[in-house]
Amino acid sequence: MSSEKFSHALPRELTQDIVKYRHICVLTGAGISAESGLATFRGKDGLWAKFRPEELASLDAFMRNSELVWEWYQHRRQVLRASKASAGHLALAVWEQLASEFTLVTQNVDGLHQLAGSRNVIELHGNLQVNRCLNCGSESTDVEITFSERVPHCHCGGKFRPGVVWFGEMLPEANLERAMTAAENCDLFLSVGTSSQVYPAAALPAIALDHGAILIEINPEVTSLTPLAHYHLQGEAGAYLRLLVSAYESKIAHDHS
Ligand code: BJW
Ligand code: ZN
Repeated sequence: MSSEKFSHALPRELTQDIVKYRHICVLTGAGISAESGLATFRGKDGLWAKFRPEELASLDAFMRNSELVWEWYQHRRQVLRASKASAGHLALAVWEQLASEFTLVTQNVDGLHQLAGSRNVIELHGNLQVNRCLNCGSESTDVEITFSERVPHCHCGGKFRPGVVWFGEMLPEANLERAMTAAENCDLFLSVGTSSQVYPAAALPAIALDHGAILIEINPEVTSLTPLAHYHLQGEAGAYLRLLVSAYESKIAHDHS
């Protein structure tokens, strides 16, 4: 996708108003990491496009075909190892420092927000660096386990699985609760690079709207969220987040002068 396809200009009233928001809550999805070279789930490109995420991202799939599912994660871990934070990740880390209250919620499992310098990241779907034994539940971040070519086994004999949240599994309760509270309390909610198809994360923007927040969606495509958004910034996460943060920064500088 080329940046030339989109104008990447902010609506004037958004540039004017951006600094008035006190609590900003951002929900990110795979689109923000697409600019770091990581494949999205529901795009048509990529090695794994022949599988739907529902066919690989479930315990059932892992029980039926552990090696295939493990190989998918291995491939993604290898790509991740060679990738860097994108302009979008970096802009959000700067915004966190500038805003009076800022909550970053991510569905991504790649840790790129933390790599970019975001301090307070709420992970809803786990993290690729973690593995958990199916038998005894013990967790490991040992790189020999993470980068094992075949499904690794725990000392108890159980198989290790990636420490992520699959379909049909509960999200980490405390993280989900924090995300929902932030959605209720924020006055600006941004949905960035997500198809808004996977629940309960996809319910967060509606919670924010119900509590009176302004909703911005950043996505090159139209999604089911688009009709609800006050602003659909149709284009790439990196370009738009950079513009938003620099508008925010210059307004703060102006207000203090
Ligand atoms: C760009 C871009 C650029 C590209 N810039 N943008 C209510 C209603 C219906 C169903 C359910 C419901 N509640 C629960 C369910 C069931 C299920 C669900 O939601 N199913 C739907 C598919 C219908 N949810 C669950 O099972 C969840 N658990 C749960 O609810 O527990 C309670 C429960 C238990 C038992 C029974 C019932 C309830 C768990 C969901 C776990 C999701 N896990 C995954 C895998 C994680 C591990 C891994 O990474 O492998 O999470 S699936 C996958 O999808 C991954 C993602 O985090 C998630 C969301 O994907 P995302 O980020 O939106 O990516 P894409 O690819 O879809 O979209 C990318 C977007 O970026 C696109 O729009 C592009 O246009 C855009 N883009 N370039 C900006 N440069
Ligand atoms: Zn074990």
